[in-house]
Amino acid sequence: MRALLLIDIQNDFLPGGALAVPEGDAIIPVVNRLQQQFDLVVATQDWHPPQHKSFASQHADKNVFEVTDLNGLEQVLWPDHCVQGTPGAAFSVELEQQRIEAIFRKGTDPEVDSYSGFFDNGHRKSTGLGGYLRSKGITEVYLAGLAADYCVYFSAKDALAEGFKVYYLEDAVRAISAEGFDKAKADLRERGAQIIQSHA
Ligand code: VGL
Ligand code: ZN
Repeated sequence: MRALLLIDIQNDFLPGGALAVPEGDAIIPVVNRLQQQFDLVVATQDWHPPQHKSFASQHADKNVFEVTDLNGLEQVLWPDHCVQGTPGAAFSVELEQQRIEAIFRKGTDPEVDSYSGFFDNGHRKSTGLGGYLRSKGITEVYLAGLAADYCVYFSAKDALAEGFKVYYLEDAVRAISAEGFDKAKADLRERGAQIIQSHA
């Protein structure tokens, strides 16, 4: 059985949002078309409390996009984004939501960031997504969403480690940086993921 994972298709990652991913909106018609072809559609939602420590605003002497240490983990400091309950944290109204059976929220602990839909960045706490997919008989996971070089990449990596066959839908993702996108694809390929186009 095959699942489509829609990663963080939220207003703050779309043009006009707080952490807009270039051309992020271009994936929406693609993922809307794709949903019909899957046994199961699941979404993740970046869902931070207002004082989340991944926000540069929570560090007096730091700038946005600076890298720091957060409780022993390397942390990029982001603009405030996807704050729980705000319009920026909502899914795009352009995204078809009728087929989404479950939504896994992440990034709720202010002390640790969570790029992957499966685990926080320290791999300490699971969201339950792996067990949920297995309980539904899913063996193959197809990833789409934002950002290709952060949350989609880390979700794909964890999906591989969880034993799923992984397909990274190259035309149904967009990245924060072009170099990050190339690195993410090369690393995933090496780990055994298939990088494919959605029409395949
Ligand atoms: C993301 C940075 C911070 C993502 C989430 O969804 O890729 N990136 N929080
Ligand atoms: Zn975030």
